[in-house]
Amino acid sequence: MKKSAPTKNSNSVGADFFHSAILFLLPPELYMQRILQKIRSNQWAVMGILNVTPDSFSDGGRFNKLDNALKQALLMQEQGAEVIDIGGESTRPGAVPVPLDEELERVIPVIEKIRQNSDVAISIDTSKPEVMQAALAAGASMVNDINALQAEGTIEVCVKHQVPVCLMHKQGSPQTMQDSPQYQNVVDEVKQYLEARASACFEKGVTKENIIVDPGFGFGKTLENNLYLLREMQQFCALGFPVLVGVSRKSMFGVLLGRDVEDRLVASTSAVVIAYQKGARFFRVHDVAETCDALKLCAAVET
Ligand code: 9MG
Repeated sequence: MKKSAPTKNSNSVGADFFHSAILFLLPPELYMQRILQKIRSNQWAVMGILNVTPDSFSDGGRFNKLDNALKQALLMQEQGAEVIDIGGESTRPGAVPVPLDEELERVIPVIEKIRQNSDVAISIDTSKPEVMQAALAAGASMVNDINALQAEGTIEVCVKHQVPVCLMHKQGSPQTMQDSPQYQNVVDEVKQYLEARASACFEKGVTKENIIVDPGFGFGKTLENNLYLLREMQQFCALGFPVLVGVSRKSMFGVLLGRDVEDRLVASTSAVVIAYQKGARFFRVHDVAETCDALKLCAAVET
């Protein structure tokens, strides 16, 4: 396996060398633990998004697609992503579910390909226990579940592999979630949900160190709901788990600014900066280089 170049996203002077040296000594399955330690000690980390749905990397046959997925993962790593989040089922509003076989066919070869060529940490974005199991066996070392491990068998897979899991809040399912989101108080309800899901995981043997929470921007939320979640980000950080923030290119910016998806970089990066200033340290993004620049500035201002 090719060892990666030193990561370029450390947040304090001297940390770059220290972080690279530590990563070099650890086996890849422990990189995620190192990244979470960094986050707990107030440093930031970026997760780059790699969607492997039929419309992504569609300029050729199967091998071309795999090569392009690998190139994109390596580029994001070079730009500063410490984790690559691989998903084979779209979770956008209106998206339809993908059968198990198809999801496996999409994500597993990509995970294997990246694992053969890089030691970057890989997260599997799925809600299915079978996909989690196969992805972890193929070299992923984190689970990102928008369904917060509610499907039968998912907690057991994560306990068996002792991997970090991101528990995300959503109201409804991607197919219908934006039809009519309803809350009395979105911040309180999201916090209660995340705490309840964390407790359910503890009961079955997930350790506290392996839990990450995510308020789930855009998942069954109006623009006002999303803005309130961002305004009150410190309340999610106070839950005591690392908080993952996923605002990248989301339709909330389309609603607020009237911008198409390809013109949401400034708004997405600004939202990351706001979340950082309120205590979040883990960010799931498409635009890795730009986000890392913004986060380096945030961290430099603080030191
Ligand atoms: C898969 N996916 C899409 N958006 C996301 C978000 O905001 N958070 C997490 N954890 N996953 C997401």
